[in-house]
Amino acid sequence: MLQRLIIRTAAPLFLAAIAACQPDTSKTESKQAAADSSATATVANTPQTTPVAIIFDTDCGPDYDDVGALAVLHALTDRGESQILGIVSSNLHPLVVPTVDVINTYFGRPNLPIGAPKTKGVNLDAWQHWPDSLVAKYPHDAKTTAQAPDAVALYRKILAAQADTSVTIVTVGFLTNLRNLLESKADANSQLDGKELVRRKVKQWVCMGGKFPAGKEFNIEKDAASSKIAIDNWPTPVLFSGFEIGEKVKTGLRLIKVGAKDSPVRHAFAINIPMAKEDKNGRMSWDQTAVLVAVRGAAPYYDLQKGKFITKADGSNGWQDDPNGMHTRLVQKIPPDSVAYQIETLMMHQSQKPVNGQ
Ligand SMILES: [Ca+2]
Repeated sequence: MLQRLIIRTAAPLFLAAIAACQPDTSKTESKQAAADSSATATVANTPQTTPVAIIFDTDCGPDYDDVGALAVLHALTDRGESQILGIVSSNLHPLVVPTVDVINTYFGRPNLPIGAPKTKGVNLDAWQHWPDSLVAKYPHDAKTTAQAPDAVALYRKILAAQADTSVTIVTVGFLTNLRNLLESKADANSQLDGKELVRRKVKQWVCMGGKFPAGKEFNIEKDAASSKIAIDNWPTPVLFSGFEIGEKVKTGLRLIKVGAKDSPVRHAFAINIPMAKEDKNGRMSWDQTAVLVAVRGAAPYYDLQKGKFITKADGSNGWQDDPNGMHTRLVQKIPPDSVAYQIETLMMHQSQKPVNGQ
């Protein structure tokens, strides 16, 4: 965690964004709600399309923006904008899969398939003890990450069953699973090897990772060898939400203040935010930005820059602009506090579905 904090807090704080995310006054909330309403109206006027089919690949700790991202994904799915095909962990820690199961169960999807690596990989605890707090308090039935199905087998099973060029993969953790998927061989689910299966079935990979135009970011750095193989060999378009994007999007204070008292999402933020001075105006929202643009597209929120993600052996990265590149990165367009308000509204979503519903 310390390493992540060092890496992820290297840049200076952005005072304007922080000021805009102070705890709500009625005036502030009204003003923000009006802006949100306008943005929502824009989205609502968009013709309804097929829900975006998502596989969500998460480390779900040590940081807790993964919980916020899961909440956003469930909220968008309840709205009919996305479909959750499955979830995989890129973190071997025993509490990761039970924690994901807590969130899925809370949102009425207790039987979503959850996979985890069967290879070597990153194993990171959360020093704030938020995963154990959630697992102790909220209903779930997954016992430990090690008992989850193989992430690669789950990826292959899901992809093989989907229409060609229809699946969006969202990674908000390490790239261990995607490297293993690319290197996988034909199996009972598909005669295609991993790279061909991805080329056939995946529409887009949205990756919270990297720092632009150059730097070192936690998700890429922790399993740098897998990151390099996955990014250098990925056969479909990739959209990156870099460190500098989520860093400016502060969420959590409104959730803590007015969110549902029984929400494990609120609970995670209520545990963590008071424990770090850097979060006094809200937690940086890296992982939520990836889910948001994966489902709704970047256009309402961000500009796009096409090019090539330059991988380096030490886990740092560069970027090279190229109008014909397979890679695209988000570039700030609207004020980060406006993105934050819309994300946090989704994080506060309450499912109307009964438990055991899918
Ligand atoms: Ca994460």
